[in-house]
Amino acid sequence: MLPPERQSGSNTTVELTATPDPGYLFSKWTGDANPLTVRLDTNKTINAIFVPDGRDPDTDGLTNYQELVVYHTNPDVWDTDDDGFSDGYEVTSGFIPTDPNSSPNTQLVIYTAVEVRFGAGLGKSYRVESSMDLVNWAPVEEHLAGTGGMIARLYSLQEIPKRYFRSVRE
Ligand SMILES: [Ca+2]
Ligand SMILES: [Ca+2]
Repeated sequence: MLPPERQSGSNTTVELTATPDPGYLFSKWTGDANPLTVRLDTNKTINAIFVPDGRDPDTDGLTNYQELVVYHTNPDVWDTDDDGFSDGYEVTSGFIPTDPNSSPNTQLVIYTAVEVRFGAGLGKSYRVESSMDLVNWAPVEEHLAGTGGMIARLYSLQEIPKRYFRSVRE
C-alpha cells in the first residue's frame, strides 16, 4: 500500500504517503501524521494502519469496504445491476447484487392467515385482541370503525401459528 521505496542516502529526509487500497481508509502511522516526513539517520520501521471504509455514500446498506472488497458492487450506485433492488437488500435476501438474473423479483412467499369477523356497530370503535392462553390479551389492531355490519380482518399466522382472538368495543 506504500509507494515504491525511494533510494536515498544516509541523513536525507524522505516523505512517505500512505495510499489505501479501494475499500480501505488510511487511519494513522504508528505515531505520526500523513504524510510522514522521516529523516534517514538510522534503520527505521514504520507502519501505516489502514481500516475498512465503513462509509455508505449510496445508502444501499453496504459499506464501501463491503462493496469494493467483498461483493464487487459499485459503491456510488444504490442498485448496481439495475434490477430495482438495492445492493444491500439483495445481499441480505440471498441474491447476487451484480447479476440482474439473480433478483428478488423471482421471490414469492406464501403464508396462511386467519380471517376474523365480528359485528361492529355504526359509529362505534373496536379493537381486536389476541391471546395464547385466554388469560392475557394483547391488542392486535385498535380504533377500527364500525360499519353497522360485519368487519373482516386478516392476520398472518407466520409468527404465531396458534392463538385466540376476540373483538372489544372501545
Ligand atoms: Ca454503499
Ligand atoms: Ca440490484
